[in-house]
Amino acid sequence: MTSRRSFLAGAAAVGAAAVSRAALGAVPEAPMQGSPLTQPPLAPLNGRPYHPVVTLNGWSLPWRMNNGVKEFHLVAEPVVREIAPGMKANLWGYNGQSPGPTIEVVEGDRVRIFVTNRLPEHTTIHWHGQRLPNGMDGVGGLNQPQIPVGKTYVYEFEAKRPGTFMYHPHADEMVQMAMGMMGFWITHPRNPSFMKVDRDFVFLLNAYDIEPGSATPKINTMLDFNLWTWNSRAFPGIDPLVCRLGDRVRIRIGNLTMTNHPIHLHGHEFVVTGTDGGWTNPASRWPEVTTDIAVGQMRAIEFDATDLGDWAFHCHKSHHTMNPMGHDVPTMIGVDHRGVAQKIMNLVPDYMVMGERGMADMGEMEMPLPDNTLPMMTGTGPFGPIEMGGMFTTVKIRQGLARDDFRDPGWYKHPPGTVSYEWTGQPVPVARAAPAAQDPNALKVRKGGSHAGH
Ligand SMILES: [Cu+2]
Repeated sequence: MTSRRSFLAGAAAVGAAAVSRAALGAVPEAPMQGSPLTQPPLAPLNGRPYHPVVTLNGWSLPWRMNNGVKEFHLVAEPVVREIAPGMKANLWGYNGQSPGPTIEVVEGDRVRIFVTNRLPEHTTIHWHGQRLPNGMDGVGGLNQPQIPVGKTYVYEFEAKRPGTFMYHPHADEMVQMAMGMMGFWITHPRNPSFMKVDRDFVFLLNAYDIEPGSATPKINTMLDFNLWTWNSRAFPGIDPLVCRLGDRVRIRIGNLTMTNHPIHLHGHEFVVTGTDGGWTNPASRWPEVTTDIAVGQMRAIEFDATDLGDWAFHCHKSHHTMNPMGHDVPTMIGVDHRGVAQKIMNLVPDYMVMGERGMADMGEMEMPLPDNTLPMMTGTGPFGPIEMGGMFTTVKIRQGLARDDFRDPGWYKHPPGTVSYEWTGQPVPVARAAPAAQDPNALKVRKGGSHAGH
């Protein structure tokens, strides 16, 4: 989670990069980011005004103005990304991180992007969703030659349509996207009060297949990924989305994985106000608490932060809120291991019985893990283990925050009498049908709820 110290350090680093100027005739300098934590919004120092976005566990790329043209410099390169504390991955990305920095421009801006290739193979960048000259669309071989290793290419176009876009290579795509090469692009509306919100978060859905104990993704995996990430971070490494009570909040989510993700918000309803094709017509919107984001799509959702608390915000595919270890184990619920376990323990003294009463024990179990491996379900809340991993975080709504304060306020302190509690009155009689007595063929199930026998 982000501390005040890391926030201020990040702001200072980005600010310094934004004001230092290389000679305008040369390639602009390429700011680098060393931190995987959410950086504060990058307020525009020049050019047209806009309300900046906040990139979850990411940052926005500073630019320089050169004769009225906004110039950015992206460097495609191998990076080391911390997926969550305790696990780092060897990825490919831009300017020190995967995903790359968010690029923010304003409708009508003339934009020039220098792309330097420091990868071990050629690359390109495709600007997903943009209206631009065909030769700037970035499909290697179709629209341009590939950018060779060590070379710098220039993309230049007018940001014609306001909205939310993504960027990624269109060169050896299977490998380069599996390695984490992607980023967000926001074209803000020329009129800053159009669709204005108080907090505007952006992140990409991505996924990796990294063997427990290793650090480099298996790039041939098509479906069976084991790390489900938001901006290349897995819970508990994903920062909370901090909001002020009463704020209008927008969250823009792009999907560059190989499957769809039903993204679910607790405690509030939202509407889908934008896609990568543009803003939706207000008459076309309806309330949702989950929206499915298909492969290659972006959805912008908006809601009013009306209720204080720490609200879960996650993908609703339950395997996508888990980290590695445990996708391949058989279902053990209701299986009585007692006889078998003793026999196995005679051969394998460390044998551990897992899953007999469900898998919730995994949330608190200190299993020995290979180095550089995240526990399957992890993260501790104010009431104990949260039993989540992967695509999970919280929307934290608090009263009285400053307008640009995105720091983690800690866990919500529930007012007395507002937390689910244990019944301590009359014992509840357990009246159950006894199917075994009536049907001799009914399944025999060992009763759960007791630790006896372990
Ligand atoms: Cu998912």
